[in-house]
Amino acid sequence: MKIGITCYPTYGGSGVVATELGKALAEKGHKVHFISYAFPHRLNQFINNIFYHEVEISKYPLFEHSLYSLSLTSKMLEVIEYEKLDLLHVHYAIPHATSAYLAKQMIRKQNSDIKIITTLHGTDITLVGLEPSFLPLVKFSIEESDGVTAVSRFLKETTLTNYQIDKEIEVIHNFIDTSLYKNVKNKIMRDKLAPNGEKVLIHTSNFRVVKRVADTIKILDLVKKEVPTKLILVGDGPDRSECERLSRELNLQDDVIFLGKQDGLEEILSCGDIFLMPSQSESFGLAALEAMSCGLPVVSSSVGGLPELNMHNNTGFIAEFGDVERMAKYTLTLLQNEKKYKIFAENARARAVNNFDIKLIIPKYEEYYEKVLVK
Ligand code: GMT
Repeated sequence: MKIGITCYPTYGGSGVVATELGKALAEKGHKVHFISYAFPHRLNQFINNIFYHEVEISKYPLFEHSLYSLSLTSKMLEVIEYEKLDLLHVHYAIPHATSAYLAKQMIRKQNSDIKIITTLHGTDITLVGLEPSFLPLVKFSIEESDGVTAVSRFLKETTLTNYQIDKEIEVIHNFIDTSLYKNVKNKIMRDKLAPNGEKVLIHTSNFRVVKRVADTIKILDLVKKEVPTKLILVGDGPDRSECERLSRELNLQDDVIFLGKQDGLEEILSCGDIFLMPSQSESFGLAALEAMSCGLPVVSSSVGGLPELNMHNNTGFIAEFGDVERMAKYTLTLLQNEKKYKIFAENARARAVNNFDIKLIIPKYEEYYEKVLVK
């Protein structure tokens, strides 16, 4: 199959899913053409069957604001036409699904029967898409896609309800390569992060408001009163400065370690004991899955798709978002009970392997592609 993939190329979960999907499809012999404004960061080397097409953005002085959606449409049109794509799979509805729709209308005149598949990831539906100026556009672009997938049952139901859409949406959960994301204990690294044998809590995100990163610091504050503990924060984004300020205010500046953006996450995650995800909105929680695959129990909020991933009292615990006392209590339950901790850690790893491994999920996308292609 010849497949075009459009995604945000940076560190976000939707870009990670799109890139790993493209790599896996290429490995299976499909020709995969990435169309984006920058090289997706996980495509950091030559990979057979993968091609990259950069969207050029016009800098003409009259255009005070970038016309990215239109530049993307033009590039999609070019790639569909010259590479003879069978389908174009866009990740994150805004503006990708709309640009794809436009490209499809334009190429139709040349008798192309390109199929457009849109994967809904999260805030494209739960936050940005609901803004009054975007809502009709998102609804239209979803309705006009030949196929739509959502990364959780929660996201599917939310889309159908909030946008009043009468359309089949296929749920295909996020996935992980459990042969790469596994516990790779690195004692030297762990000793550097927790030199006095402290327990280690870990959180990775893009530090956006919905992630409630400050809650991880409040949890640490409560946990530390009972058990010596460090908190590792990986990633960067708008809330980082506020989190650094809060850790100083709570006199936790030596216990909260801000690592910034990092690659090689499996090694860092393996230095942790418990993964925290206190999000206010989370359609699936790929970062928690990465941690579970490394054998970390998860203490998370109960929002969105998180209960589809993190089994309460089995792979970790869930609590209402904002309830830091309860999350701290759950964290202590695990840190203070070695036997329980071990069972939860094994359950977390097993859930990742048995339900969300890349080898289980990629065939679901391939089957879905086949289904849409014969429509
Ligand atoms: O929707 C977003 O916030 C962007 C997106 C991203 O690019 O980081 O994250 C979403 O997609 C991930 C991959 O499907 C999911 O695992 C995340 O739960 C989801 N984020 C939110 O819903 C906040």
